[in-house]
Amino acid sequence: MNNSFFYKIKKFFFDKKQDIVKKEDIDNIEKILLSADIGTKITIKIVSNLEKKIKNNNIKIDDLKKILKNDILNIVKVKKKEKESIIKKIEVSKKPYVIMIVGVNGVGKTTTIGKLSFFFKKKGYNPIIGASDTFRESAIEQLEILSKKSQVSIIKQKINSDPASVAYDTVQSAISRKKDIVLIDTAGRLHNRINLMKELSKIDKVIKKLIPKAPHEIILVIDANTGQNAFEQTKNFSYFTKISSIIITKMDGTAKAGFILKILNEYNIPIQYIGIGENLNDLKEFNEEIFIDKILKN
Ligand SMILES: Nc1nc2c(ncn2[C@@H]2O[C@H](COP(=O)(O)OP(=O)(O)O)[C@@H](O)[C@H]2O)c(=O)[nH]1
Ligand SMILES: [Mg+2]
Repeated sequence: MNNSFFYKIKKFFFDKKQDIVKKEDIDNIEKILLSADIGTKITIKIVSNLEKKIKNNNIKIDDLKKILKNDILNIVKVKKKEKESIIKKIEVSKKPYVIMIVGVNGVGKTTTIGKLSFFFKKKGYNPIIGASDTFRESAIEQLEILSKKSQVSIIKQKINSDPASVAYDTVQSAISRKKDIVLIDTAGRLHNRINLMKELSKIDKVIKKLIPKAPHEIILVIDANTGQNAFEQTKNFSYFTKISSIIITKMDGTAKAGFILKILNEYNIPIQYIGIGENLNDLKEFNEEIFIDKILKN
């Protein structure tokens, strides 16, 4: 971890807070940015902006932090501007609005479905959950407990039944019972990655038989503790399907999820929510300013 971009940036600012910024300091920042793989283009943009600002002004290292924060914020904002919040998308969509939750094992998909169903219920919607992770008995039970807690209907079948068939049943039931949101849980690991991707594609296809535009939303769940592998996960899941949103879980711990920057920079996928605990109401909207503050804080 100590070689990470954020560690280096923090160390840089901490070491010489009150010094006036010199050209060589900017060179150092450039090196740090480049080593973080956030992309040459953006690094050049940030660096030339910093160079312009220090040219005729005596700027302290501490102020440089503010400038850098603003620049990073701009990168994140541009990407986000093109995207709408899930609630807005639900409002303008035909019902039911079908949401599929994907991600590797243990990141918090099932827990997040519980939180989302609770959140949507509070907003006045009437969601239904589909237990398409049929790989483990405990996954079905866990979802059942969560659905009871948030008082939301659930469609399930036996362990090892066809996940696509469960998804089909859930969407069909949502149509006939006039539910407005469908939340489909999925497995994070089958016998191998290809199997998982095939299974997810099958669920996707089967849902389309009932509603051609569905799933309207595919949410990738990522654990904040994942590190740079989060980027690989985004790449792998994006390869098989169009990920429309990301939720980062376990942001209540020490992990700062710096990888978010790289994902936002390379993929045009907005982070919608963050998970901040194991309870039903531990879901918050993602705020990029708070996120960047946390990263640059000494
Ligand atoms: N602290 C914390 N724990 C979480 C959060 N989200 C999920 N978890 C925990 O992570 C573990 C795996 O969650 P689960 O939903 O079963 O993951 P799945 O395999 O992706 O469905 C469980 O112990 C959850 O309670 C979160 O936001 N914060
Ligand atoms: Mg699960």
